[in-house]
Amino acid sequence: MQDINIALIGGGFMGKAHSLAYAAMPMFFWPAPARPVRKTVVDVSEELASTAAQRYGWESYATSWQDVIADPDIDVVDIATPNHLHAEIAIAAAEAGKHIICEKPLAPTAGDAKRMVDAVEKTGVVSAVAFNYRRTPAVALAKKYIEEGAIGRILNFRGTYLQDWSADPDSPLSWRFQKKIAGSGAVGDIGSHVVDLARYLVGEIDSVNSVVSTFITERPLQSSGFDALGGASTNTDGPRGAVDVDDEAMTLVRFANGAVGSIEATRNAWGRNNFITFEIHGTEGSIFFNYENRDELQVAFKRDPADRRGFRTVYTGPNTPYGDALWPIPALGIGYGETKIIEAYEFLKAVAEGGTVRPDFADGYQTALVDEAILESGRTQQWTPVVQHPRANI
Ligand code: NAI
Ligand code: SOE
Repeated sequence: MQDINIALIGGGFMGKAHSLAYAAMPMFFWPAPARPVRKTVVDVSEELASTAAQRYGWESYATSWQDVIADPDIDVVDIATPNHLHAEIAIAAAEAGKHIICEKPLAPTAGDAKRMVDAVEKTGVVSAVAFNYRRTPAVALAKKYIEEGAIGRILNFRGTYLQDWSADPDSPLSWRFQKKIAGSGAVGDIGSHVVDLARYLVGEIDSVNSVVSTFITERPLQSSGFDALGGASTNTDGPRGAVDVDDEAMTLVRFANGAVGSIEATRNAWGRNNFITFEIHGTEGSIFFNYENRDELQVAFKRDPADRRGFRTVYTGPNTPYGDALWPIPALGIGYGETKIIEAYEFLKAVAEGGTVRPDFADGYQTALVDEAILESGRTQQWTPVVQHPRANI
């Protein structure tokens, strides 16, 4: 079995998730397409990098991503840093001939995302963007039903991503609230996941009409660089800094295929933790998914007898997508980790076989173009066309 040597840049929340995925991937997908070797992890200080290496099982650690990218032993660069570093690292990695998986959003702006697409297209390396919710088996099952025509022609998509980890104005001003690092707020951080699901399940988004707001305009400053997602202890009596990104966006969408829909992303939804939902209505039936019940897909079919028609629950398991690799009984339950394990499998399979994987950097760029149109529409209060990358049209 081929070894693939990986360098992970960023040992925070996603560093942990990706490390787990590389360790576990061959336990689930066997024979594995390749053996992922956790070669080097990079973080900003000796302390952070060495702790990540010990804790997450990396052979070595470093504090300079430039040195690691120059290492000829490295095959894959995995980018799990805050957003503002994605483009610089990815472009250098592509120029060094490394295959790349990059966390979402692909970049803080569509312009940066475009430079990343150009770099991977020029050098021919495999690229992937980590929109892992596509990898939830129930979402893959929804895709299968749609492709089989089970719900007919899609008329309507209603997607949400609602969170509350930062609904408290006393939670710290981490990098996710700073435009120069994050690019945008709820739009790029969580709305982008729903845009990815909408593109995956329905098709390209043609135009948008949005209301974009910032309800919490300042937060306590924090000293450390990483984002504890509301959990960091902060001096709430100390100095505060301005939030210069959005925290809520409500968007009407028109798809290129004629379907319509809505996408809602908010950081202010007390009681909603990771409330990623979609309901899709087609001419022959409907599908509903809620990530907080991620083993379930709710389906309703027009063809059912009128006295039995209504939503019913299908639990994912051995007979649904990725089921042969995961757990042997429906509803045993999958978690966030499994979505990252499937993501690592799909990416490393493409690397090992010299193929491609979706969503790739072109998908990440198209999603960034939708996000940009949402923000622009929020400013102008007008329907705004979405620029289409030539490779879009999923
Ligand atoms: P985090 O704040 O927990 O971790 C970021 C890490 O990167 C920190 O350890 C930090 O010290 C390190 N870092 C910063 N500058 C660096 C540099 N120059 N070189 C090496 N390391 C550096 O952030 P988190 O939550 O892990 O987010 C990272 C990325 O993953 C972001 O783009 C975020 O949007 C994305 N993300 C995606 C998720 C998903 O579900 N797909 C979930 C959470 C985050
Ligand atoms: C915070 O909103 C966050 O960690 C996002 O950055 C991720 O993309 C999301 O999946 C979980 O929440």
